[in-house]
Amino acid sequence: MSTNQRLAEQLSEIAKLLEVTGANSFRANANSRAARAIEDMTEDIATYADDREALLEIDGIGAKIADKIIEFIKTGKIEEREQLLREVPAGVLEVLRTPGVGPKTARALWQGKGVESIADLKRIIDDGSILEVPRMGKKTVENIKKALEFAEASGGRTPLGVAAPLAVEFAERMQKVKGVERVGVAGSLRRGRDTIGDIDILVATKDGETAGEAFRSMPEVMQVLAAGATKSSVRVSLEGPIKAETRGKSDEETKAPPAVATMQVDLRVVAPESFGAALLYFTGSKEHNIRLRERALKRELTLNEYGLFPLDDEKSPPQSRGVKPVAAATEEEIYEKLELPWIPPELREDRGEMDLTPEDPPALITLEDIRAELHAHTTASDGAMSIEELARAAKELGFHTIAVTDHSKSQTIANGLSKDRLLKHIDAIREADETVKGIRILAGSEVDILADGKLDYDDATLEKLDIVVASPHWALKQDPKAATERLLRAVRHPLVHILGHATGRLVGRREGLAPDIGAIAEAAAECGTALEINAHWMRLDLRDIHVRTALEAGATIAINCDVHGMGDFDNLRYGVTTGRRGWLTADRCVNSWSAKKLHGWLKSKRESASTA
Ligand code: DGT
Ligand code: CA
Ligand code: CA
Ligand code: ZN
Repeated sequence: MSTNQRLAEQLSEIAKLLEVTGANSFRANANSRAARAIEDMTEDIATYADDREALLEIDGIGAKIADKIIEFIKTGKIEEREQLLREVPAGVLEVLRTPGVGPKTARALWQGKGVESIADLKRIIDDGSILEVPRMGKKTVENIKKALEFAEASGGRTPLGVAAPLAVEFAERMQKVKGVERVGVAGSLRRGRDTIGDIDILVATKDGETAGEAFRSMPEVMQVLAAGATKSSVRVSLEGPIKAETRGKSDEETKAPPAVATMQVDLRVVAPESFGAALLYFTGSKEHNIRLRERALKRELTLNEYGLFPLDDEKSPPQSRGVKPVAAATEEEIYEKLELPWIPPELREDRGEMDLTPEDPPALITLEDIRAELHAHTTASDGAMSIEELARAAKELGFHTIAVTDHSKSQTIANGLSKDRLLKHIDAIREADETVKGIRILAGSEVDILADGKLDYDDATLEKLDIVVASPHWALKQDPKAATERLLRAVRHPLVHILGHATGRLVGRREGLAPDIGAIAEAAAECGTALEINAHWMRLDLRDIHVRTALEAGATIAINCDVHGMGDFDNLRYGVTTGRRGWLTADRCVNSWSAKKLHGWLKSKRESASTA
């Protein structure tokens, strides 16, 4: 996480905490406004350490906030936040994270009903006394209940976008520990799953003691679950460094359940010469590993986390008898001996990757292949950047095209554009396209797919746009049949180019629609409509298996960041990973096409629409 992101998070946390404590809403708003401004800044906030005057010039930053920013840059924390965290029980924050519970409700639950944990919340839902809370209706209670059930069913897994930055941070710090030769992130995180059970980190060193000690002393560590010579497990705070006096205490010493969002991180220490074998083993998946071992046996070999060894009749593990492995140092040489190409971790799910051959290795899409962003919002609806800012940011990334696709009129909460506003917006986009050289700015819309599949603008209006992304935003509890028909109608609409976030799911928070993706993919292939992978880690929608289905049906894929602010471009990596997990190649992804091919496709849909 960048300094900007960490600071923005702390400020928006202060805003929420202030509301929960009942402070005046002007103070809360000032903090959340500043958080947004910092998140959208292109330069590193740390460069303002000694320039309070310059900070004050930034829109959204006043005197009090400027002091807090400087305090954060200098000390890494904000005393006001620390103070608020002492005041508000940690469980209240957890309640606040429940979808459907805003700061005002959390406050009413806490002050009025003594709700200081999720367990308390469940109890008053069950006994019905939650309805005594002011402005709490049956419908809201039902939604909160569903959200709690869904979170429970997700089994405490952490979204990829939350776990990945932490894993990278841990890996980078381990790399600097004395004696550590190599570091790797393994497990589901390396495979790029959309949620992560625990983080698995691997280090190659001859000094396991020092590595383990360094790992267990990371500032985020709340509990040490295991501390062996070759394996350590810790529970870390997902909310940043924790206080020194509670750090690293074992379960027995604290006796308290974790009070903040946490996750487990495992460290394994291996010898440098078997790093590849260990990385392979601990990357998994378990199912992939089982297939590899079967394959080894067929070749009179045996595979474990120490290496690939010749098979013999002894019972004890070969490494314990000093048997020399035929391959162990790198994954590549192990796969090679098993007559496989090096298999990208995203494919290691036993979904057909064993049929790959060394002559024909998979050529999955990479981050560098992406040349265009086709789903972005500006200040005209709910984005934070102007058209020009957006275009310059995309150009900076080396993109040849950016599509401005603000929300359509039904999205009133997102300040969706009326027809008249859209027409003016199109003019503004055309103008910006003239002004900003070196990138093509397309006039588009993220048009709502209404519950029955109709679009939120009439055809004559849509025709004026270069690109139309059609997405469902509400009525996301429809039955699968209605959802399929709704989405089919949009996919088949001659003026639609891309179906945006098809299911509307939110990872671990909202199930979304469950349409027949096979049918939608077939229609998409037939009509030349692309299906979007929305790259935000909270969405990742389509998900991996949907992408696979879409590709098999012959459809093309779009990978879009659904940009609302500068930071959202960073999500591209998660979208690409999801595409790779669906076996996506660059030629099937519209965002990696050349400008000529991309614009040709967009136009060709318009031409067939007018002749149809
Ligand atoms: P997660 O943490 O639930 O998101 O999923 P993983 O895949 O990271 O699973 P984890 O952390 O339990 O184990 C990491 C890898 O270690 C796993 O993908 C494969 C390997 N592994 C762990 N236990 C076993 C096992 O009993 N048999 C085999 N073959 N491999 C295992
Ligand atoms: Ca794991
Ligand atoms: Ca693990
Ligand atoms: Zn959307």
